[in-house]
Amino acid sequence: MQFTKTPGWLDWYAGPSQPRFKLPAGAVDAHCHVFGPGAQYPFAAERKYTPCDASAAQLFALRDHLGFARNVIVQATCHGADNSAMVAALKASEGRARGVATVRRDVTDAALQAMHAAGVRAVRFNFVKRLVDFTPKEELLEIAARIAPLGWHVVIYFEAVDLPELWDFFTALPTTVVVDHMGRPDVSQPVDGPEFELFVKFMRQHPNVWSKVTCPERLSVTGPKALNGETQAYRDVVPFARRLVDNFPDRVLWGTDWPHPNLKDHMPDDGLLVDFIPAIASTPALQQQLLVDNPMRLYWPELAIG
Ligand code: 0GY
Repeated sequence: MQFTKTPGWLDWYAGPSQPRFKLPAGAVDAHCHVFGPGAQYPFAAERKYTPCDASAAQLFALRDHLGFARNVIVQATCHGADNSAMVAALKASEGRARGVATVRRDVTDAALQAMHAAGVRAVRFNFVKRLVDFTPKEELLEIAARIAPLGWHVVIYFEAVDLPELWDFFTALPTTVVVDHMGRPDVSQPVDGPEFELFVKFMRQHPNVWSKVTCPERLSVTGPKALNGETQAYRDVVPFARRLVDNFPDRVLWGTDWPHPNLKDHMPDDGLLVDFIPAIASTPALQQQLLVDNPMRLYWPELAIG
C-alpha cells in the first residue's frame, strides 16, 4: 500500500552529528518508534497523521551511531493497535529492544503471551486528543488488570492541563506507571508554578510513577538555537527535566523520540539531543541512573545489577 505523509510533516534528520557527550556503557534509548515501512506494515485506518517511513534497521543504525546499547520501542498511534511493525523490530533486535504496545480490550491472552515472548513489557494509554480517539476508562482499567500479572507496566501520555481530571484514573492503576515527556508541561510557566507543582506532587505521592525526561524539542518555546550569548539549546526545558532528575533519580528515563512524529517547525539532530543530557543529569552518577540503571531495572530486570 502507498502512503503520502501528512503535509508539512518533517522527515527525520539524516546524518545526525556525533555526540560530544559520551553515553555510559549500556545506555538505553527508552523512547523511540518505528514507522512502517508503510508498504510492509500499513498505517492504521484510524490514524491522525501519516508519517514518513522509519524502519527498524534505520533505528538500529541510529542506536549504534549515537552509542546506545538498547532501545525501548513505543507503539506509535499511526499504527493503532496493530503492533506488528514494533514486534518485528523487537525480534530483529535480537534481545536489544523491548516494546510498549497498544492493545484493545479484545486482545487475547495468546496475543499478550506472544508479545511478551517478543519483548513487550508495557502498554501505552494515550490521552492526547490530537493523536487518538477517546477510550473509556473502564476499558483501560480492564486492560491494566490483564497485563499486570505479566509484570508489564502502563505508559501514559497526556497534556499537563488534563492531569487534574485524569489523576484518579492514573492513581488507580495497579502497575508501575511511566509518564511520557514529563506530562507535557507548558515550559513558559514557572518550574515551581501550580501546573508543574501538581506533576511533582503526582510523582512524590505515588512511588510507582516514573517519568521520561524527554522531548525538549517538542516542549521548548526557546527552541534549539543559542540566543543572547546562551549556549544551551532548549534551555527553557532544562529546569523542568532537571527538577525531576534531581528529585526522583531512580524513576526517570531518557530517550530520543526518534523519528520525532508530528514535528513541523524544527527537526532535531539526534546527536545534539544526546548532548542535551548533561544539562539535565548533571553528574556521572545521575547519568548512569537515567540512562542505564533505571531502564534496565524496568525493561531488562533479568540483566539489571542491583
Ligand atoms: C511521541 C509524541 C507524539 C506522537 C506519538 O504515538 C504517537 O503518535 O507518540 C506527539 O505527537 O506528541 O512520543 O512520539
